Amino acid sequence: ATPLVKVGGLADVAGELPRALARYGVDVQLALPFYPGLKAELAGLRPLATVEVPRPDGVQTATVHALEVDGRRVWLIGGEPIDAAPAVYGAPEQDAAKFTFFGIGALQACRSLGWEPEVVHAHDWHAAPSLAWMRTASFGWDRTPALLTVHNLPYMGAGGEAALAEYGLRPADDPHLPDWARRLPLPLGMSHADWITTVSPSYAGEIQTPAFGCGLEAFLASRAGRLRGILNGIDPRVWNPGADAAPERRYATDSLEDRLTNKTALQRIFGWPEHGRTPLLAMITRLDVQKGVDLALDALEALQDVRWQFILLGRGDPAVEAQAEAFAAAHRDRAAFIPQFDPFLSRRLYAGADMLLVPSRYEPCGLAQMMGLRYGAVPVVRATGGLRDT
Ligand code: NHF
Repeated sequence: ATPLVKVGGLADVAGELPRALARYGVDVQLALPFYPGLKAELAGLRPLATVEVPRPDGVQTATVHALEVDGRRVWLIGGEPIDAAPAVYGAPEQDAAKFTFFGIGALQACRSLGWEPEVVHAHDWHAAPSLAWMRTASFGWDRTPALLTVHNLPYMGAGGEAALAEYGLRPADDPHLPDWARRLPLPLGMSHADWITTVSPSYAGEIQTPAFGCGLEAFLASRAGRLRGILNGIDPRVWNPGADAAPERRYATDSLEDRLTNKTALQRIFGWPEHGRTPLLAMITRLDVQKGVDLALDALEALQDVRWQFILLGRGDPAVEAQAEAFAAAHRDRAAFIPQFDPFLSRRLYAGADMLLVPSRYEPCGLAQMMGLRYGAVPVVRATGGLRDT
């Protein structure tokens, strides 16, 4: 959840949605694992409480820290399974143990600190086990509505079967779920959720079909009456070219001429001809097969005779990185690959590129295209999921 910790788009939503809801008067309290990196940054913070995380083979202890971020309360749940993993996302088995521990710890923290929510909202497979636990572990919140938001269906927590069993969570018994799915965190959580949402209306429809349903389409279709797509948004104050310190020049959204300064600055940084009319294309993404980086590179290769300049920013899958590296090496006079997660440069790209490429194979929602729209970098996208809806 931004601004505390960010790996991908989930962080923007988890960070900004509570703020947006607060404007409607909703008191949202956000729980996050107290990741080692965060712990190091917040070294002075004192724990508020410790709570028990029961397991069939004994009890683990979770620590609860709390802080205010932009007027919102954030609870940080710490403990041995979370300390054991250096990164936010790592080995599947270890991740499943740490996130299951986290979810149970978060519920126990609410109980112990006397805060009973009207709705429990879990995001993705990582928080999904908490809903199963809330419903089955005699916790007592049997009537508290449970909402699960799916940000990316293929990530179901594969490898997490043993961890769920270690925390005493029984497999799902919904007859619409295939056998292989019943012991996985995401399907288990979905089977206990009162409502399932995903992050765009189109994706909510797509996941009920074999092409996008990852084998869960029959189950999801059986829940169609309780499955909705609610489009993500971005905070226009956070994404505002008129008040952004990163680009060479700030500009009002009704004076796009000022963007040329930003485009020229990028061309200068990369040592390319400073032509106003050569289209500058940017792609800002995790380098994952989902995101279609290969589709963009192939397309640019096929456009050899057309003028373009291309900047790809992001890191991820080593095979995709290698492909991008080779492409940039072969087109040094007009292509660059920066294998980094760099929020500062990404804002300069939104503010200076003419077009933003988002050729995702599937896209639950996608946020980059909204940032591109806000900054006047025209998104060129595949018509899928949230890209279609926005
Ligand atoms: O925007 C935040 C993000 C989505 O499409 C994106 C994705 C992961 O794949 O909801 O989650």
